[in-house]
Amino acid sequence: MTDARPIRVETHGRVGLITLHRPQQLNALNDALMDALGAALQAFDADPGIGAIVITGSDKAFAAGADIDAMQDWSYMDVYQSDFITRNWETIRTIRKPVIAAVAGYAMGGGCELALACDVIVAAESARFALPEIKLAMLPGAGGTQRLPRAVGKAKAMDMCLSARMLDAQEADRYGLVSRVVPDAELLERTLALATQIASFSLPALMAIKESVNRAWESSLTEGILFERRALHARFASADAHEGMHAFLDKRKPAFEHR
Ligand code: DAK
Repeated sequence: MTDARPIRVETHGRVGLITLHRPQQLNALNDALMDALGAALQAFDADPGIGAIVITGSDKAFAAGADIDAMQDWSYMDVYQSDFITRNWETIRTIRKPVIAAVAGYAMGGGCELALACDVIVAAESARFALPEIKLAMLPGAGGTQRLPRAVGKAKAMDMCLSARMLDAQEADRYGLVSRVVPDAELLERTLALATQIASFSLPALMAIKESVNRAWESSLTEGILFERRALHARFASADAHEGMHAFLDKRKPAFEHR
C-alpha cells in the first residue's frame, strides 16, 4: 500500500526535519500538503526541545509549484472566499524559530516561493529556481513578486518573473537568492549540521535575530535600527546572554538554558 501522507516529519536532536513527499507530482503544493506543512511547522515552533527547522524535498524536486491540477478549474470566488494562499501558505510567516530550506532539483513557482519564505536556503548543485507562472498566464502569488526583488533586486526579479528564466544553483548563489551551495550528496547532512549548530545557540537570541533581520525588509533604516537596538537591550534581561559572556571570559563552553 502506498503512503499518502504528503510530508514526513522527524527530529534530529534539537532540529525538526520536514520532508515534502508527493513524489509522483514532484511535490506540487496542494492544500493537503500545505495544511500538513503548516501544522508541522507550528508543532515544532511550540516544542521547547526544537531550536531550528529544516524543510526539504526529494533529489529531483524541492517542489514544482502550486498544484496546477488542483487549481485548473477554480473560480475567482473559490480562491477569494477560501482565502487561497493566505489561509495555509502563510503559516510559515508566523514561525519564530529559524527555518532552513534544503533544496535539490526543481524549486519552481510556489516551490521557489516556499524556499524564499524560509530564513536560510541551502542549495544542492542540482537546484533550479524559477517563477514560471507567466507561462500559465498566472503570477507568482505566494510572495514571489515581493520577496524575490528584496532578495535579488528588481532587475533580476523582473527578468525571472516576466520571462520565466530558470536559475541554476551557482547563479542563484551569485544573485543572493540562496545562502550557500553544496554537493547533492551532502545536501541533507550539511543542512542538518548547519541547523544543529544554529539550534545549539540560545533560542530566544535566535528568535530576536530572526525578528530583527525580518524587520529590515519591512521598515525604514531608522525604524529598523531602533527595533534592533531595543532587541539588543532586551538581551541583557536574558540569562543566556550573561552565561554566553561569562563563558567566553572563563574560556569554557556556554551552557545555554534557552531563557
Ligand atoms: N502541479 C501539478 N502537477 C505537477 C506540477 C505542478 N506544479 N509539476 C509537475 N507535475 C506533475 C506532472 O504533471 C507529471 O505528472 P504525470 O504526467 O506523471 O501524471 C509529474 O509531476 C512529473 O512532471 P513532468 O513529467 O513534467 O517532469 P519533467 O521532469 O519532464 O519536468 C518540470 C519537470 C518541473 C520542469 C515540469 O514538471 C514543470 O514545468 N512543472 C510545472 C512547473 C510550474 O509551472 N510551476 C508553477 C506552478 S504555478 C496564486 C498564488 C500562487 C500561485 C498561483 C496562484 N493565487 C494567489 C491565485 C502559484 C502558482 C504556481 O506555483
